[in-house]
Parts: sequence; C-alpha cells; structure tokens
Amino acid sequence: MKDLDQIVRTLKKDNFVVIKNFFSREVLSKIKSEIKKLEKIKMNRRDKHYINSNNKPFLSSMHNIHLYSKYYKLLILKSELREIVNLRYGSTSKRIFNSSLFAKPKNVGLSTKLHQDNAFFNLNNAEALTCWVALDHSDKKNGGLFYYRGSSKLGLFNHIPEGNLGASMTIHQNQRFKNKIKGYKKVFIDVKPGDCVIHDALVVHGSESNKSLKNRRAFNFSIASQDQVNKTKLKKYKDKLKKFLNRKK
Ligand SMILES: O=C(O)CCC(=O)C(=O)O
Repeated sequence: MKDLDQIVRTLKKDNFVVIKNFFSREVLSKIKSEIKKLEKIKMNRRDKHYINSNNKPFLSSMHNIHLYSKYYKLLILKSELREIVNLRYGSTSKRIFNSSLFAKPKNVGLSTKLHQDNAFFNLNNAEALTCWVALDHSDKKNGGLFYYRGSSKLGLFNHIPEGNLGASMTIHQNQRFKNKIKGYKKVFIDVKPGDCVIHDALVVHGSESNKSLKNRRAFNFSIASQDQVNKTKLKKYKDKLKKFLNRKK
C-alpha cells in the first residue's frame, strides 16, 4: 500500500518524490515489448529521434507514445498518478499531453538540459505532475535524473530554445538564475527498473549525457489538474520551438 498523503507531502516540500516498485515486473515487461513494437513502426517525424554515431543510428527518444499504443494510453489513464494529482491540486483532467521514452543509449546518450516542465506545458498555474519510470537501473553514472530540491518556489524561469530534439528548451542560465539556484541542493536519483520519480512542473531538473557502458532507458507521462493552457505562453513557446527547429534543419 502506498501512502499517498505522504507522497503529496514530500512533493510539496521537495517538488519530487521517488516511489519504489511503482510498476510491477509484468507491467514493465509489457511496456518494454510495446516500446520494441514502436521502435519498428513509422511515426510522425516529430515523435522519433535518433543519435548518429559512427554512421549508426541509435534511438534517442520517442514522444506522444499514447497516440501509437493503446496499452500505453490506458496505462496513463488508469495510473495512480491521477489520484496523486487530485490530492495535490484538487482536480484532474483526462487530457494526455506528454508521454515519452528517453532511451539514452550507453556511450552516446544525450543530456537533457536544465529545464522546468511548464516551459513545455504552458499551463496557467503549472498544476501538473510527471511520472518518470526507470526501465534500467539509473544513477549519476549513466545519465540519471537530477533535481534542485525545493526549487519550484522560484517560479518559472525564462527558457531559451536549446537542447536536443524532444527536449528543446533550457533555462537561460543568466546571473539572476545562478544567484537564485545556488541556495538549492542538486540531488541525483538512484532508481531500479520499475521505480519512478514523480515531479511537479516547476522543479528545476535535467540529466547528464550517458558516457557509461550501461543503457539508461526511461519513460514518462504527465497528468494535469483542470488548469488550462495559457494561449499567450503557448504562442511564445511555439515561436521558440520554430527557432529551435529551423536551426536543426
Ligand atoms: O529522462 C530524461 O533524461 C529527461 C526526463 C525529463 O526531463 C522529464 O521527465 O521531465
């Protein structure tokens, strides 16, 4: 039995919480086989990205997985994350707006630059939680996630279009940001397959590249409250995304 009240208390304080064995081995192996299927199918160009190394393509990330996998869509809709969002924010919505695989292959896996999720979600009040689930053991050595504990209270920082396809925004690391973040502890996450980290949409986080000899696969999905997308923020985000994509051409 998970203590959901304790989970919400930790989320309020630290803005992230690690939950051991969030998904069983059976669910995990079903997810892995779904991902294998998705690796083979044709997806919209925006939804599948590769890293080229020594003329070989390595899968880097896949996005909007719920659009291609019924199993995955149901998993999100039925997830306990919904209950946690409800306890944290007082409502939930059925809108699915984020579901990704971060494959981070050994030797070549890319970093995810420092960001806050609401720079992508553009919600009025940033009322959303993301559940990030490890498919491999993940720690500091193979590009595991890190968080600045408690940093959500700093509010949303300005993001600039920089990063990888699928993780295209990063915090503008100006002096103001550096002064503010230095009071917050950077914490690396050490998780086993099936464990998850739930984080809110304002916590400052990211991950390093994977230069190790071990893969670091993980998938995530997000659920929001009834909080609505802010049209002005969305337009600004789309303009930045356009700049980012034009540079990648
Ligand atoms: O897996 C990663 O490296 C990045 C994941 C992430 O930033 C997120 O789930 O918000």
